[in-house]
Amino acid sequence: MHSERRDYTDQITPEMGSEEVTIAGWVHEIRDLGGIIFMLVRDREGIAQVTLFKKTTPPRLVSAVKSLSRESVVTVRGRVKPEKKAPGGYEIVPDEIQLLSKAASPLPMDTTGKVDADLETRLDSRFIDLRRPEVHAIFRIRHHVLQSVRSFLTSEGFIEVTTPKVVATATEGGTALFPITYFEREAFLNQSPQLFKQMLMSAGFDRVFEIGPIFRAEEHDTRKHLNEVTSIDIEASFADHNDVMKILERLITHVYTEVCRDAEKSLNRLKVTPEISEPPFERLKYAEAIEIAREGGEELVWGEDLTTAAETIIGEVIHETTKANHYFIIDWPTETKPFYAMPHENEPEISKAFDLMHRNIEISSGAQRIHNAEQLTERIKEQGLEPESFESYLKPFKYGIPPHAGWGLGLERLLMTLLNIENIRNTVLFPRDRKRLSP
Ligand code: AMO
Repeated sequence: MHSERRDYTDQITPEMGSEEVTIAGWVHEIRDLGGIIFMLVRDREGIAQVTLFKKTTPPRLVSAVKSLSRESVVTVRGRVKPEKKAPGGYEIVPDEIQLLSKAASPLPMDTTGKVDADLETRLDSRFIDLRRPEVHAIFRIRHHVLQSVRSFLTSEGFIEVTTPKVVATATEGGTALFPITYFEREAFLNQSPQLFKQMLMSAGFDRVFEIGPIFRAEEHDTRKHLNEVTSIDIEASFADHNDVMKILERLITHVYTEVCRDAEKSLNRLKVTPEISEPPFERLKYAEAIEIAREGGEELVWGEDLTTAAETIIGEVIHETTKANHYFIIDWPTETKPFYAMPHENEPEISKAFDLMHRNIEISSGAQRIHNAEQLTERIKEQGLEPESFESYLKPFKYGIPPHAGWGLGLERLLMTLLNIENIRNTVLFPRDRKRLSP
């Protein structure tokens, strides 16, 4: 069958008349009404109705369909007939049905949406859960998001790079590392391409981006944390925090606009209409943010990271005043942010670091970086880290490195907020969390 024509269900139209088509997919449902049998066949693009009339359809086809189990893989060659009540407004009257792979029954879970399954059951049988059209739609949109990120950053002069995921040191103080055995040494899974991005600024790449996995050995078991996520990272030379914030807000608007334009069918399946925020996004100072949180009843001490409750209060207040979901929190305390964030020259307790928020969830963080070797070494020490373990990172700073800035944007959090998805696990094919290591 591989050399033959194959039509996706959405390429077929009622107007095709009695033209011959061939579809291939999974048996979604079989309804035997006595004189007539409906077999729904599902492919990547949708569902088609295959109709067998007991009086006119060859008996070998009728008995073949009767013996099929749900979720078996079949091909159907037949002729198109307009049928208003069928999905897509047509049905296929079959000339040939071929079984390619028989599915055992009972199935580990239902694919028709008639029986609700909890998230754990769904993730245990993820291969079959992913067959559900509304789950599939999330990953279609994920593809569109990645495509639009790539095209946007490329058009802005960024070069895509990939850097090692097996590393010798931590990059983000605060979050734990996953140790691994690297021959006779201990190594770690990288938490962020941060140090590599910065080294590439010294190497003269000027503008780079990377889309790749990052690993965080965080114990959190929450709706917004995973232990392996995909990070969209950029770094730009001769740029400060304000420059890269502008790139970030334009990127967000671009992605939302492109997804609305190119992924309409998937958005409809999910019944969501993304709300596009127009730049410039609100820039809220950290000091103002904790004031808002305090007024809302969440006591925070200056220097503390924002709690989820504080983020919720702030997100609501900002939405009330700006009517937008996205906003930046800027001017973070230097002590709260990683060692590489550049302090303000005349107010060193505040840094040129920022977070991009969507309502109550942080989706990105970034900063202008320190590009002076001595200052950077000092900051590493101040954060209780050892400059010796950063030797290969620190070296480029001694031999000519431009001022630079960048950010990291979590792809899963971007998708959660774009599609209004409550639990981050739904945005990853095979999530890795505190408890889950397979499938
Ligand atoms: P940060 O640690 O804030 O910054 O990470 C950047 C973004 O990555 C996503 N993210 C996560 N998403 C889900 N679960 C997690 N455990 C998780 N950890 C991170 C978030 C977050 O905003 N090097 C800096 C970036 C930079 O300054 O360029 C960094 O990694 O969306």
